[in-house]
Amino acid sequence: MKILVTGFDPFGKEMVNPSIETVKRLPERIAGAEIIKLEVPTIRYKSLQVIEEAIIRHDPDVILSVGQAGGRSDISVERIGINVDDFRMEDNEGNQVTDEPVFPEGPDAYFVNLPVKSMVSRILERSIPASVSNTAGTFVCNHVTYGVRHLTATKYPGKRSGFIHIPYLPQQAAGKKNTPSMSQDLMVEAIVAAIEAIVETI
Ligand code: PCA
Repeated sequence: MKILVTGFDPFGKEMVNPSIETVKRLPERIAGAEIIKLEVPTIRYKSLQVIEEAIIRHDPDVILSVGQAGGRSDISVERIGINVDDFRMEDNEGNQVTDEPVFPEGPDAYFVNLPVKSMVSRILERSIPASVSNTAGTFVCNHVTYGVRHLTATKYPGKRSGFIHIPYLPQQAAGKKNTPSMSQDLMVEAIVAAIEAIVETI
């Protein structure tokens, strides 16, 4: 099995993005699956273009995207992507859209087709806080959650995709009031556990 794991570049006022830092530190193989790592720009549509190019080049069985959710306290495995771009801030190319569809011809929403409950259980077994999330927001992470599902549903059948939001790193939370964070090592361990669940259950 081949798994494409993506992480985003830093956006907003942040100097790092824990998602790409975590993805970079994953082993080359997890539970026998080959891991392909990809950095994705935090940009509407360009994010999806870069992922689609990697799908064409590597033909992965699974596309798992990881993103920063500043302010969340645990590893959140997303259940659903919605057909809405409603950006609360500019992306890395200055796009800030309100109430636009991701793909006008697409359905309202897609459930991800990865075993979200098993992924959460495997992370919790390692005593790392995790939960299923029912919203990936309406910024670039939801755009990718929805967009990759739409791409695979319409152009690359048989592939599965999903999304995991992770908290800030401690260095990002330092100086922000009442802001949760998680260590780099724990976040790597959590993504490894989630991928083990994917390999075992699909
Ligand atoms: N988090 C943003 C986009 C990129 C990232 O890492 C989000 O939650 O939409």
